[in-house]
Amino acid sequence: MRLNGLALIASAVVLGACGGGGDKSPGKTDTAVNPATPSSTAVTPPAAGAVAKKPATGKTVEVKMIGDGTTYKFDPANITIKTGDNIKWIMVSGGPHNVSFDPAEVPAAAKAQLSANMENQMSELMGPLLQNANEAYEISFAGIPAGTYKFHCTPHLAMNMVGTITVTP
Ligand SMILES: [Cu+2]
Repeated sequence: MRLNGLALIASAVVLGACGGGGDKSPGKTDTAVNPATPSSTAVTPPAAGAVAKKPATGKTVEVKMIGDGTTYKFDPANITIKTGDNIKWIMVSGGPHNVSFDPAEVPAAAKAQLSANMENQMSELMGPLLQNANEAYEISFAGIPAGTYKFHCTPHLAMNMVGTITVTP
């Protein structure tokens, strides 16, 4: 019995070796498939209704994110800018901090562009966490209509780490 088993295994190995040996040379036949690929790669248009990020064209306002274990705040907390300006939030202390907008409070007319201008969102209109000092997060307000936009830090919302951006025309 053992001998028969070994013989079967041995023959299988030999067959496998024979089958794979001689077929590998014409590897270049794969490149002949390429003429079909340009059409397939070209079919990736943006989704209908998608909004592209608009880079800022105006000034940049810096906002510090500060926490000392008992008090957490944006400094300044109230910011007035024009459409096209840029806001740069800078992690100073007490992180992690982030910049979030309540999707229910952002006007529908502004939401798509604001979302397009916010990179690396954790969820809808929720910016990424900044852990280390001098980490920064910027949002361009290009294409954002005039209005009032409340924002907050997700980890410290209960500590009233909130602010308001007033965008003027
Ligand atoms: Cu915070």
